[in-house]
Order: sequence, then structure tokens, then C-alpha cells
Amino acid sequence: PREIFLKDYKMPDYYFDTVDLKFPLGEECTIVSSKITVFPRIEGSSPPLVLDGQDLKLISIQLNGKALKENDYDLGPRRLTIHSPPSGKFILEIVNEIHPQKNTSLKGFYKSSGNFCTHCEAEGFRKITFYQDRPDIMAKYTCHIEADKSLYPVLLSNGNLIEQGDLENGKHYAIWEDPYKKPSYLFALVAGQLQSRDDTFITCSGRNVALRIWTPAEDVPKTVHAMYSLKAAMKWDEDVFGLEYDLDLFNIVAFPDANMGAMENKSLNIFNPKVVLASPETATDADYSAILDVIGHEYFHNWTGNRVTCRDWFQLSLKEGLTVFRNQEFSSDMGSRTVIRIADVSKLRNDQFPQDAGPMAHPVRPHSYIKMDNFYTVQVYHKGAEVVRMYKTLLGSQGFRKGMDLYFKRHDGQAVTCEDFFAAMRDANDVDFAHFLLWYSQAGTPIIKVNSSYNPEAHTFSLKISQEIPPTPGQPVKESMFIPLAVGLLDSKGKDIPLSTIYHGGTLQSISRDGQPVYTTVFRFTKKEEEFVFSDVFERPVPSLLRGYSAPVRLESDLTDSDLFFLLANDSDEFNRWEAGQILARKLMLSLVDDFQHNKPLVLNKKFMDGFKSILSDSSLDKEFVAKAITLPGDGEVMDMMEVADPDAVHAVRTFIWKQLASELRAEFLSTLKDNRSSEEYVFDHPNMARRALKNIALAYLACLEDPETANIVLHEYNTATNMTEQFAALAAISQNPGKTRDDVLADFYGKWQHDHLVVNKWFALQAVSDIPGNVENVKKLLTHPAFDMRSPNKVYSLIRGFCGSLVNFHAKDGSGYKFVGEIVLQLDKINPQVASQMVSAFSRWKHYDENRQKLAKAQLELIMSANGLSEDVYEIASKSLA
Ligand code: B3K
Ligand code: ZN
Repeated sequence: PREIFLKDYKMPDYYFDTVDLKFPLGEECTIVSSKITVFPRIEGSSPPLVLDGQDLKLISIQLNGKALKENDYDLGPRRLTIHSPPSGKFILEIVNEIHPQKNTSLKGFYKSSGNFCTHCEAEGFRKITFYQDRPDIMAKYTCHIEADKSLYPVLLSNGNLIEQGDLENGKHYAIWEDPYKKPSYLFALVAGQLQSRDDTFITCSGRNVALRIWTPAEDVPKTVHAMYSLKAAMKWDEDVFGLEYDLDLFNIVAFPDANMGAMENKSLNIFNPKVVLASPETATDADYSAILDVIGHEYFHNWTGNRVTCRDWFQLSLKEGLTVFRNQEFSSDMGSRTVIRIADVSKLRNDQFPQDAGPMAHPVRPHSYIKMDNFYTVQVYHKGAEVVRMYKTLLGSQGFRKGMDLYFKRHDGQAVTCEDFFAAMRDANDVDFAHFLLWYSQAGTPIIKVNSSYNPEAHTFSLKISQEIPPTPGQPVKESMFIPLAVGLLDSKGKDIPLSTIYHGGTLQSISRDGQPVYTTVFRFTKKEEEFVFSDVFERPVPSLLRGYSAPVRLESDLTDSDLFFLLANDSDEFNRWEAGQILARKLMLSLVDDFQHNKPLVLNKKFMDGFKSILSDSSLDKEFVAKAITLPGDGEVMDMMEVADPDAVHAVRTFIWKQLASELRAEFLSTLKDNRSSEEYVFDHPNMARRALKNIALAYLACLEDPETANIVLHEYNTATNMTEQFAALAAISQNPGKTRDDVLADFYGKWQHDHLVVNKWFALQAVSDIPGNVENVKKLLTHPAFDMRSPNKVYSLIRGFCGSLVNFHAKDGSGYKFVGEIVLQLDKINPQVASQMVSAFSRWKHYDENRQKLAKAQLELIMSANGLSEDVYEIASKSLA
């Protein structure tokens, strides 16, 4: 397989101006015709024209109306080279054949559940027709679709519908025209039996936009929340960024089989139904929130991604990091900012940190790839979003907005780079922080150490800060990074101390602005070691460090446990209150893991229990915040902090703490449960979600006690729940404990919901991730369940990826979990390489485990590598993991 490098980027020799596509949809195959106006980048030059093409059968090529002969071009497995095109502007016409019916990769053009659909990002348009399939080729498209009218009554593509009508033999056609230039990855076509929910949005300049959400007829009632989310996103982008929608029609299609969550094709977003369809009876609060988030994300791409796109795929974070940041802000404005921040930071710690510490570590802007699809990662998306957030932290809201405005003013209609984004931020604010660009090129999570000291005579409080970035593959030595560190100081009553001045680098700087007190200041920490000294501090303060999680780093400080309890109780930065509790919980878990490994009895620290209890009974706190604060750090996060990951110990310790807390705080959990029941109808808003979140976590704690009284209560909750959020939480609570009740309730749940794919997927996932001993056998059995289908990515994600998340069973000491997943990877690779490569990623941190597990996991990776006809997707992950 060929590796592609950022440093080898070259501008294209040719640009495309217009692209006219024709798709007569057939039952056996589809004959695609394309007509492209081409012009050379350098006037007068006519180098060979190289087009990408994969799995295509070429039928004919014409240049300016003249058919090419065989020796005028060269056709390879991945490329079509036209030796000497005419000089100047010319017309290229190509006809080729494709087989959407046989395409199980769900990439390019495919048919599933009776409907046709495309997915082109990244590098998938080349599976439809021959093209310069790279994002810096932006052209205006028309798309002419012809199909049987009764089988495919709905024909959709990008832009505006300019013509439609009936044809002979029961056929009909539609012609779509997209007035905006776009890269090929944003092309889309959908044809099939669909119905829509219709609505309108009036933009800030008074234009009427028709909104349509398309699904199979029976699902239309479940699109109310998606439509609400879309309109909220359109309004928010106008209010917050001044960005208005630019066409008169916006379509969303929920398509059952898709590799991804969603795809932002220009004016024709295609979604996994999981993030479109919801009703109170079938979707949980988490689903409702995800729909808001993802609908927002794809809509926001219209400006950050579509109007301004990426020059090449290495720049992916330019659109993804920025758009994740935008949907995070949107969700924060629509719900609770602190709770969203907590969820985003947990995602970093559980998923992004571990990847950035393993063999697949790569910078936000990768240097090379074999298969671009392998780089839609937490580094590009979530660390990328943190990089965008740091601009905002450094420049302030207004400065950030000025930068965004300049970015659009300069680059609308262009394909650009991360440097262009940086330059817009810099120039709009007239600041100098070139050093910041390292965030795009250097992988690994910086470790920041902070030591504080107070001088009671001089009234100064000093923070000595150092940074270190661990080596990652290909980057053994790192440079110091530009880290924005937001800091506040608390006095002994727990109040914020007004900050006036600091000494830094030999100069005294004022913090207060316009005589207004400032309680949080942002240090620009850029060297290996630096000291920041606050003056006019009249008592020893407790510092609140990295407020709001102002940089994606691992922070180690000399804060004592009592400082942390103090912050947990008092910090005005709510995120840092939660964080203080998490630091305590991480310390506790790691020390208990150590005890477990040394066969010492496990004892739960009394102070921790009291802290927990006071949070649980503090009625002044937001309920969802409380639910988050009494949730222990995730397995991924705890294992990531260990020298040698020990899944058994982490599992044992988590179970121990969980049971201890449940039995000590039984009465509190019971009253929390009682106080947070509601007989009212399901409402998706923060107060109601917060109430349900708190109730559900209390239920989970109580269920682990396994006594008859709590068992009855939990069963009662399951039987009386009127929405999926509460029903599923009760089911999950019950299924912690093996036994007849668990089996009965799981069977009952399936019986109730077998007609609903999305609910059945939850049922698969719940069983797959279970830590019940020997669960690999149950999961194997579920593979043959009539509702399971290896060709459906959602099912695979539920059952197989779910299983990989089980500490006890995926990492089973006898290797049964690894063997099971290894076999599945090879089966899946023949069907859908992109899905298979996501599954093989479960092995990538194998070196982080004990020797026995290393041997077992390595054997599976080697077996995978030795398979015949392995896809590039799986090859890349498996080979890099073994390296
Ligand atoms: N841009 C798409 C991702 C496509 C993934 C291709 N393997 C969805 C999104 O991030 O909005
Ligand atoms: Zn995106």
C-alpha cells in the first residue's frame, strides 16, 4: 500500500469549471456519464491529465467531442492518464459503468434497503466516475437522474431542483443544479421510496428556506426533534457567527445503512437514522442530545467545510475541529455549558489521550496516511476542537469572532489550510503567536507540572510551571508548546480573589482592566519552564488551575487533598469543581488498584465518601452536574494513567467503590430516586434531563446492592417507565447482575421493541458491553440472532464495538475475547473495510497490557496481517499497531 505525505502536496495541473453528471439508475448496473469543462492551471501548458478511478468499468472518453483511442490514454487499477490533452480550455466526456447493488463498502454509490445513496468523503467520488478526486478541485455541478418512478419516486441531489418530469416506460427524471462551487466529496445523490417532514425557516435577511427531512414513511413522525434541532442550528449560526443559509432548500435524508454518523453534502445532508429519529418512547436523552449536536454539526459545515473547504485531506481538522467546536458551543448555548464541557473533556480523557499515547498517535494535522478514512479520529475532531477553543480563550469572544469574520471574507469559495485559519485569527487581532502552530504538527499530550508557593511577607503567590511532551511515533523529541493556562485564586472563605498584577519574565503586568476586578487570568505559557508571580495576595490562596480546561493537557499539581476538597466545595468555576472531584477519584482508584494488585484489602477513604455525600445532598447544585460529579472516571481514562493497564484490577476497584458507596449512601440514593420521579410527559429540556440523569444514576447505584428490596424497586422502575431514557436506564441497572430477572427483563425488552431497529441496537450494545463473566459466548450467540446483520454498520458497532468496550471480556486472560474480535475483523474486511478497520483499532494499544495479554493480542494482529487480500484500511491500523 502507498503512503501519502503532506510534504508532497502539489497544486493540480488542471482545474475543473463545470461538471454535468447523468445517472440512469439500473437494476443491474448504472452507466454514469460525466461532462467536465477543464482548464490548465498554467495557461498554455498541457501536461498529462491524471484522473482517479476505482472499481470502474470505462466505456468511453471524448475530448472536445472526439473519441480517444486506446493509446491516447493509460488505464491502471487506480488511475486514468490522458497523455496529451488539448491546450487551453476543453471538454472531457467520460462514460463508465458501476454496480451499486454489489457495493457493500457503503462508500461511493451503493444500494441498500431498496434505495440508492452516495457517500464520497474522503476519496469516494472516484468509485462513481473518473475525476481529480481531491478537495482543491472545486466546480459547479449539475446532476441528471433517471429512474423507475414507482420504485424510486424521490430523486435528490445537491442544490436546486431545476427540472423534473415523466419519461416513457414508467420512468421519470430530475435535474439538480448546485450554484456553489464544491469539491467532489460533497457530491450526493439519493433515490428511493422516502417521505418528508416539511417546514420553513426564514433567514435573517428574510429569505424563505424550505426544509425537508426524508425517511421511510413510517419514520416521519420521529423527525420532530430533528426539525427542531435544524431550525435551532440555523438561527444560532446567524446569531452567534452572522452566518446565513445560502440556498432556498435544505434536505436531510435518514439512510439506514451508513458507516458514519452523518455527512454534510451541500444542501443534501445524509444521516445515520440513529442521529435523526427520536420519540420519547424509543430514544433516550442521550439520543436527543446527540441529534441536536450532529444536526448542528452537519449544518454548520455549510460554512466551515463547504463554503470554505480544505486544500488537501491533511487539513481535515480545519473543517472538523472547527465544526466540532461550533457544535459544542451550540449545544452549550442550548443546554448546560458546564455539563457539555464535562462531557467533552471526558471524551478527551477516555478516547483522545489514549490514542495520542499509543502507536496510532498523530498530530491534529497528520503528516501522512495510507487510507484517509483512518484519520477521522479523536485527534482531528476533538483535539482539533480544543485547538480552536484555545484561540477563543486567547483572543476573547470578540477577538475570536473578528478572526472568523476575516477567515470568511478572505477565503469564501476557496480550499485552504490550517495556516490560513491561523493567519485570519492573527491578522484580525494583530497578535503575534506563531509558536501556536505547533498544536497542528506535534502529537502527544503535554504534561504540565505546577508548583506553588506563598510568601506572606511580600504578599506574593508564585506558580512555577514546567511542560514536557512525551515522544510519539516519528517524533522522539518535542518543542515547548504555547499553552493558555486560565488561573484564579480562592481566599480562605472560598471566594475569588481579585487579581491585580503578576511578575512574569522580569516585568510587572497589570491584570485588571479598566479598573474592573478580574478573577480569572490566562497565562501564555510558552517555555519549558516559567514562573508567574501574583502580587497583592494577602493570605495563602488555593489556586484554581486550568479553569474550564483551557488547554488539552495533563495537569499535575501540588494541590493537596484538602485543597481539592476545598475547590470541590467552593470554586466559582463549575467545571473545576467537577475536576477537583475527578482528580480525587482518579487518585483513589489508582491507589486501590495498587492495593488490589498487592492483595491488600480494599478500604474506601471516609473523606471521599463524605465529599460524595455532600454533593449528593446539596440541593443548590444543578442535578445533572451532581450526576456527573458522582460518576467515577471512565475505564479508558483510568487505564490510560497506568504504566501497565490492568483491566481486572480496574474492574474490581470500580465494582468495589460502587458497592461501598451504594451501601453507605443507600438512604440518600433512595430519596434521590423518589424525589426525581415524574409522572409528567417527556420534555427535552435541561431541567427534565437533569432530573432524569440524577434519578438514573441513583438507580444504577441501588441496583448493584442486589438485595430484594432494591431489586424490586428497580424492576418496578422498569415496568412503569413511560420513556426510553428511564426504561433503558432501569434495564441497564438490572442487567448488571446475572440471573433470572436479568434474562427475563432482557427478553421482555426485546419482545416489546423487536420491530424497532434503533432500539434493538441498544439491546445488542447493552449485552455486548456486559462484564458478566464468560460473556463472549453470549455475544457469539447474538451473532446468529435474526436481528443481527454483519452488513449493517450500526449492528456491528452495537455488538462488536460494544464488546471491545468490556474490560473483563474483551481482555479475558484466556485470549477468547481477542480471538473472537480477530476473527470478526477478517470476516468484516471482506464486506466493509472501513468498519473492519474501526474494529481492529481495539487492539492498537496492546503494548500497554501485561505480557500475557500482549502475546495474545499480538498473535491476533499478526494473523490479521497474514490474511490474503487484506484491505488498505485494516492493513494501516494493524501494521502501525505492530510497528
Ligand atoms: N465529514 C463527515 C465524515 C466523513 C467520514 C469519512 N470516512 C462527517 C462529519 O464529520 O461531519
Ligand atoms: Zn464534520
